[in-house]
Amino acid sequence: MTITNNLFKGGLQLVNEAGVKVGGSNLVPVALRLEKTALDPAHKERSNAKLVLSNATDSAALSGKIELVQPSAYAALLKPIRFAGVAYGDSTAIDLPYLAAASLKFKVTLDDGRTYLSSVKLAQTFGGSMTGDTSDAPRIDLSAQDEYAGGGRSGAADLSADAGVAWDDEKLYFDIIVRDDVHKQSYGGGDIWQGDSIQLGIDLNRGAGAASKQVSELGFALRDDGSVVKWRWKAPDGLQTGALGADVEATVTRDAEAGATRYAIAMPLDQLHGAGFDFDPQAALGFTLLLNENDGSGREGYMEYNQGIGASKDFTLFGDLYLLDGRLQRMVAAFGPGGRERGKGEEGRNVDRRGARLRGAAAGGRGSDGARRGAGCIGGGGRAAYADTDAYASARDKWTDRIADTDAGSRDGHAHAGGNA
Ligand SMILES: [Ca+2]
Ligand SMILES: [Ca+2]
Repeated sequence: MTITNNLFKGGLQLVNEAGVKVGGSNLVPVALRLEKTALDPAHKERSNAKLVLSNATDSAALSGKIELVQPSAYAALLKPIRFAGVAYGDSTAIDLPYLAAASLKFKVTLDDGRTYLSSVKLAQTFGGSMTGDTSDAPRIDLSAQDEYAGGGRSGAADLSADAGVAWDDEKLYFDIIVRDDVHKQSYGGGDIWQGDSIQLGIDLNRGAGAASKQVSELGFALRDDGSVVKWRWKAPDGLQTGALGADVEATVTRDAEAGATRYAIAMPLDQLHGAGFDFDPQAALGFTLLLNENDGSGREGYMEYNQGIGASKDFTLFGDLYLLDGRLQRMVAAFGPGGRERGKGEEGRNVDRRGARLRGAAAGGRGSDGARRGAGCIGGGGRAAYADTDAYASARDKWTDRIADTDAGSRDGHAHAGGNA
């Protein structure tokens, strides 16, 4: 059973593992929710995601720090930031840098020592422009236990993935490195989901919501006999389900010693929408990635980045995938796992090396946005914030500053939205 702080959308969720009925509300004083908007190339100085922290129950003002703990790739990069003076019923809005993640898990530590974990759904991914044979967009980290559904997962070496998305005018490219200790795939055709495989959900008309007819659910697998299966369970209007043709390229390679399976897929865009549909690469696509797990004794479970394939077939639950063009690339590439430091043809992306490169990328990107821009606006009440500052760079620096305990509020005077309007 899950119980939530029901006064605030996106409130903290506690899971009762005792298996008995539990009632109540306002269980914790802090509630987190995410305010997300589409990327706006005309305003790259504005963050497109704000974390809103509310004081839901405490008569005393709340102070403390908040830190990202998941995805782990970003947790290694972002530093805790402080909040202070959040009175009962008030909120503080904290801009987030451009992050690629299905969800973000934060740890809130109040100054009196109480700690809380809370997740918010971000559902945002970036596909980089294809340059050479790789992308420099932030990569996907699918490694947390709570992204797994099933039994018996022992950790990242048992099942996890590091994935990248790229595009050009002709194709979408996926580079998916799955860590899996045992590779097992004896199924064929539409049954490959029962063995080790990946599934991709892609919606090229996400703006139409549940009415979209441009939705694909695809599967790729390396069989034990060495052959590769390319399958489509759901097709856009006018296209066929079933085996995918030779124009869909899928190279799947297994490195048993490293315990890794790499899926390199090039999917023609015209295989992702029906004839006559005008695909707009500036609009967010729908995207979900799922890993199926079989270590030799049947399907054990799956890991899912975003939603809409595993638990229920519902493409409206896919996340947003932004295809970065020149304008969007400059917004995103300065920050994030894989941003800027990728794309140099290096292999062997183990986590430690990746972490080291991430930190280098962040340091190189800081402050590079240059020109100061006009005021953005955060929080309620029409209160202008970030006057005469580069708001996005400010937000990014706040999370990436080495000074972990800097008080965000006293530095910038903006973090206490609602507290002194
Ligand atoms: Ca495994
Ligand atoms: Ca396996």
